[in-house]
Amino acid sequence: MMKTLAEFRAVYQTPLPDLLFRAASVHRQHHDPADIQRCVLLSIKTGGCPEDCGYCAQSAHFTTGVDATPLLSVEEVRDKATKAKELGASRFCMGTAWREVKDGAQFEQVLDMVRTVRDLGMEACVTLGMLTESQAEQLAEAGLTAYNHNLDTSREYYPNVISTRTYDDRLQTLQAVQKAGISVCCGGIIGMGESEDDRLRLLVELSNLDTPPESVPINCLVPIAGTPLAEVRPVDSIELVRLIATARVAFPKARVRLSAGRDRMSRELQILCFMAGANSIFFGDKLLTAPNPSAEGDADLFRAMGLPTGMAHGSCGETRRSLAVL
Ligand code: SAM
Ligand code: DTB
Ligand code: SF4
Repeated sequence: MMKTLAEFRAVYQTPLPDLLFRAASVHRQHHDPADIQRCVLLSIKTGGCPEDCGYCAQSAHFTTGVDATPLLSVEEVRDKATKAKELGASRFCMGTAWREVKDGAQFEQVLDMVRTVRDLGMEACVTLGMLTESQAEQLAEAGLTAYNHNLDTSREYYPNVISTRTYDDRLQTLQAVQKAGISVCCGGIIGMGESEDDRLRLLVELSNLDTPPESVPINCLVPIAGTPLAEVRPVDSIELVRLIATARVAFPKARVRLSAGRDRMSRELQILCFMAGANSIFFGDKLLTAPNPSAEGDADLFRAMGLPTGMAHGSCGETRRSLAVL
């Protein structure tokens, strides 16, 4: 298994046709390339977060137009998760704008939400900020499938983006999650002004975890007006493809998720990412606060690729396409 920056660089810098072929071969050894996981995201507690993550619409440190709202009810979550299942999603992911979990009624409510999603027969993932070992154990008991906690970037670049917590805080939570036997979903954001080496250093950190992550979300920064990163230059698309391919080679068994930022990507770029080993997406019109491609648009993309859309009913995209043929 690749563990050093030199090894990651060697893979990343391979001529693109060879890199794509290698990543696609690794992908096929471990996965069915037609199987692209669909996860639906829901912000269960939005805005007003005490952390100062420079990319985030939900930090109370910036004026972004996102209002703080209270924790959703279990019934609201059941309703949204049921709709997500009808759209063909297999995983339901819930996020809170919290720095850390506090024991008490709100955490109990989140545990209830996890049980509710599991009872619907879906995988459940939450991202709640920092956790203690005992909180991780309670989430495991509630049946949680995975915990999302991103390292976001390299240890070196981290202080340029966030000042209210450290890289080691993040690693500590990841350890608590793994100790409780919950799968880790951990990745990062590209397009925050970091170098290509910073992105590879993030992958090096992931490969040095006790157990490699079960899923690796690669987010492209969604620029949010009012945050310090609102005006950063967008990521070069070939750099994105190279990073996905490198993540696929480094984490053969993981789900590599083409996460935030797909609404600004062409169909061709997304398909290149799938060929490079991405096999998971966020599905549905909204991420946490930012837009995502519409479910119909994604159904069209899957149809164009000749893959099942997984939707319970035919979509209007299907009708549009047949009209276009006429
Ligand atoms: N508050 C918790 C935490 O930060 O751990 C959970 C929610 S937080 C919004 C989850 C992740 O979303 C962050 O770690 C970050 O990687 C990603 N994220 C947030 N804002 C983003 C943006 N504007 N563009 C891309 N990814 C973003
Ligand atoms: C992850 O890696 N990406 C998701 C999820 N984990 C929680 C979040 C993306 C957030 C995009 C910005 C927003 O919606 O505010
Ligand atoms: Fe808060 Fe999470 Fe946003 Fe950081 S990324 S400001 S911790 S919600």
